[in-house]
Amino acid sequence: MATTILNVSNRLPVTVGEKITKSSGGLVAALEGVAADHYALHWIGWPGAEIPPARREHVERELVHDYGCTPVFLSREETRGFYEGFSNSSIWPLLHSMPSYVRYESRWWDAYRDVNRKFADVVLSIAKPDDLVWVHDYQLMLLPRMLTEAMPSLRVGFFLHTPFPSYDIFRRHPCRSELVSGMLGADIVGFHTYSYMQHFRSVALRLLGYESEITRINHEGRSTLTGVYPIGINAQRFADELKRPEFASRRREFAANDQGKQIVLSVERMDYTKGILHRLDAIELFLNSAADRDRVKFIFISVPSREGVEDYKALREEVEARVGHINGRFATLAGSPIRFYHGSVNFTDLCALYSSSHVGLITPLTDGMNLVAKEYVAAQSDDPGVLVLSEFAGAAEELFNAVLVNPYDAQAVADAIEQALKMPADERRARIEPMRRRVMRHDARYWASSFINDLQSHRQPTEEKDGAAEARRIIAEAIASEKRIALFLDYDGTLRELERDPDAARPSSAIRALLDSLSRRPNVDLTIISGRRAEQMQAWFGDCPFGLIAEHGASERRPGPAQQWEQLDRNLSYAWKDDVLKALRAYEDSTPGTFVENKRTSLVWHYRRADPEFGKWKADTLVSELMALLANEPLVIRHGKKIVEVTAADVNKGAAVRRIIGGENYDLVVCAGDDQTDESMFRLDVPGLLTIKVGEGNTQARYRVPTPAAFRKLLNEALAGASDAGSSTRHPDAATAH
Ligand code: GDG
Repeated sequence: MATTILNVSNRLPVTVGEKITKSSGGLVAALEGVAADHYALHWIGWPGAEIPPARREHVERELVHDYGCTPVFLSREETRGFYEGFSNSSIWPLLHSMPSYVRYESRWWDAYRDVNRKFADVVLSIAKPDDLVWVHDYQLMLLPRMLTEAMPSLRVGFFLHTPFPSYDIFRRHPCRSELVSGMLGADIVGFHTYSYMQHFRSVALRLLGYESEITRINHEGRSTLTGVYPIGINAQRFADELKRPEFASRRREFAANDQGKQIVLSVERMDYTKGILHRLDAIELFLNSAADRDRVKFIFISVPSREGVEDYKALREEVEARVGHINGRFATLAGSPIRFYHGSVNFTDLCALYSSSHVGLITPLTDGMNLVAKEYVAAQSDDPGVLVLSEFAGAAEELFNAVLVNPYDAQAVADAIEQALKMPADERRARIEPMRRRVMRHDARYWASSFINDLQSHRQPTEEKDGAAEARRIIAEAIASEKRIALFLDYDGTLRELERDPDAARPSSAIRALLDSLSRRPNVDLTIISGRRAEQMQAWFGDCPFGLIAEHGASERRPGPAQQWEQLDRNLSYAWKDDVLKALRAYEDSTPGTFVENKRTSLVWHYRRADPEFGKWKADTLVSELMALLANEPLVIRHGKKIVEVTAADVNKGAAVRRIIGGENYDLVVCAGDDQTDESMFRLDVPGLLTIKVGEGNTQARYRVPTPAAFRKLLNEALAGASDAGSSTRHPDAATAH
């Protein structure tokens, strides 16, 4: 059976009025093209109008059967908060780096969350585990996480049609973390350009602490791929239209209308991101110095958009006033320079306008892609026009043979208009041809199939991948058969998730219950082994019966709450500390957000609160500096998770473990840890050693689990498995603990 693509976007590709009419956008053609041979295609979205409850069942039946669409019905109140409010008045300007337009009301956020939840419920009601779900755009940023949390086997892709702004802009939004975290629920997140993708990675790192490679963000045991997929146009539809006699006749009519004039055409939705007012400034400058104003006509096709939003109404009024002013100022007996049309034209007219104009003037202040630019290129033939395009449209990356302009520089835009109008035919052809080839080849269908193929082949790193099941079985069997077991468990990043503030990483009740169950097994000797100070471990685990090792093995408390802490490093000299402290202090001074911790047995420079990239770079330099400084000292320099630590070489977790198990005869020695300091345990050569790495990164451990939650689950399940096999009662948390 063919895999089904569930395509989820705010709007369905149909409009429900008295009757249902299908729309013919690029997305529809692209997906139908991709689906034709390999997939079944189904759409989920809002039908574009408030449908009275009495009509809903009937409309839904017709949409599902005749159009392959499942509707998400929304009340007028819901669309106000979700669509006009949060989507278009809050995140649209944010994503376009226009914070002065960002409005925020907490009830919009509630509506946005609720509507995303409604979409999730509809998707989940029809999705099967093997389906591919493709979620589109900024109205549904929370949806991917809602879907994968409810149905982890579902493969979910998210594509953002707008730009993604830099961290400095994005961080201003009150719901910033939820929005990014929602997107990261997807298996793949796609953008039009590399820079949007980079911004997204930077936001994931700086807001949520998720490190990434260029095209992969690892977080909480999942991996989200990020990719660049520049959207294309429905190229075939343009190629076909250009051959139609109706097109040719409309083109002739338009040319005849403005005979003897050169036409400069702009087409867009009436939106402040499209740079209409800035363009009018440039046109005014151009007209002011033009030798023969009557020679040029500017045509604006301005499609009404989001008129329920205050800023859009205000923009329309301002644009119309400015057009009136310019027309008044430069009108002659031959006419006025700008023909402004606030409305939409049909496809044939649109193509005829593109094709008959001498210049396509497309100057958004910022734009995810801008399909109009690509369409303008596709509509040119023998005697092509010139594309003048804003550098800040995503399309500029592909259409680099256009005359590229900075829309904020009115004089430069005026000059570009002049240059375009005077450009000789050879140069016009030489510029358009390579762009046309690219636009026709990398069309919407190409875009959709690259995204779907990547989504289809993406696999999550599953918990079982690295043999966690085998480790669990060995531990469970050893517990059940009453073998002697030693467990050495690191704490931060292994049993407990890391926290930005180390003091906040207190053990939860689930962790306490787990440690309690383990230590109550008569055949298990449990030790928590950490780099933390003894006082901290005493405060958290002082009343527990198991063993504790602090400062990577420099001090130890034997099992039993009444036991005293013992220093194990009495013979070591710490004379090296003065020089090292000086070096670390210099880094503390020159790297905001970092600090030095002076432990009894080691010195640590912490950079968790520094800018992640700057901090990492400084840490690498510090390590090289320390290596040179301490070349002949019996010291170890560790670059751990957001720390650089210098310790005596004789103090390490491996040595501590070896000392504890020295005289004993254990059948199984389990060592688990998450960072470099744990590798000394993994390298031990002792009988019955079983080593588990928690998280990413190189390791000598035999087994791996992705997260502390997965590790706790492994231990709980091993206990439960042992209880099932043996006689003890089943642990209550075993199935659900996380
Ligand atoms: C968003 C992103 C991204 C316009 N006027 C008429 C008309 N149109 C059609 C054009 C084009 C579409 O509307 C506009 O697409 P854009 O890409 O230019 O801009 P947005 O609407 O802002 O789209 C954008 C896009 O999503 C896709 O990812 O490129 O950056 O903002 O197809 O042809 N069509 C007709 N008559 C008109 O008067 N028939």
